[in-house]
Amino acid sequence: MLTLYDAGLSPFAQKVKMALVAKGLPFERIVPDLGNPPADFLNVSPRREVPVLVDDGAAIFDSAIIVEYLDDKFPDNPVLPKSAVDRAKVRMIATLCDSQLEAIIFGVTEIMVFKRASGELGDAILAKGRADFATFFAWLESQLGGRDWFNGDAYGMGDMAVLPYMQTASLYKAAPAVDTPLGRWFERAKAQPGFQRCLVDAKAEIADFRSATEKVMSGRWPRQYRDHRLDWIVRAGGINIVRDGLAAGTIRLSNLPGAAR
Ligand SMILES: N[C@@H](CCC(=O)N[C@@H](CS)C(=O)NCC(=O)O)C(=O)O
Repeated sequence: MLTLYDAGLSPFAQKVKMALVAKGLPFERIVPDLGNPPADFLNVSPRREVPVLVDDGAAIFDSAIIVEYLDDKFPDNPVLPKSAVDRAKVRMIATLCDSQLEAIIFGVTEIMVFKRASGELGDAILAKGRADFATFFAWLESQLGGRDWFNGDAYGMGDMAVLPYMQTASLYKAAPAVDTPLGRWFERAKAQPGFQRCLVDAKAEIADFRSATEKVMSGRWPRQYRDHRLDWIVRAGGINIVRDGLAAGTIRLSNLPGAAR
């Protein structure tokens, strides 16, 4: 049996779950407390991040690596396209979604959910979020290039990489208009069973996430500002948010494998 260290609201974990469902692979979920990570999770996740897949004693981390591992180990119902060029295209879309699009979502969440800033600064960061969503979505639409799926002929990893972010953007009222190619893709993709499965897990955990402000702001679950997340919040004008959060211990940087927190 495959075991997935999961978090219902993690876009990275959702991508893996969509791949597991599309491939018809049964799995069990463990949802670790990321604010107080248990030893079994720390043993398999050197970056203290979900998702991690455990298969027959082997622990695989990083969502893109896990999805590729699943296709390597279980070749039936592949989620990556066949041709080298289509595979490269899908990987390029996934890497930009997981870095730059994720950073916009993360930054907007810091304002909307964790109330890192209000007034003029909060409004400016949210406005930058809306503008950057629009810019990124225009690029995504160009990648769709008139096809039905980001993966090429059929739904697959390219679509799984975009869907979680589009879902959060729609919760933030930034989804593409339904009468655009990207909006029509979103309607088609939402019907996929793997996405529906992710919605069930996300809904079960959303109340806890929304009420985690006390946990975050007391320093018990510092939010991880790293690479593109850090880049985006600074460019959005939030450099003092970073400085103050690091000083207060409500923001942490990335975890060096092997290091204590
Ligand atoms: N590059 C990693 C990123 C994983 C990641 O950032 N996971 C977040 C959840 S969305 C996490 O576990 N963060 C730890 C924390 O919030 O303490 C992947 O693709 O799997």
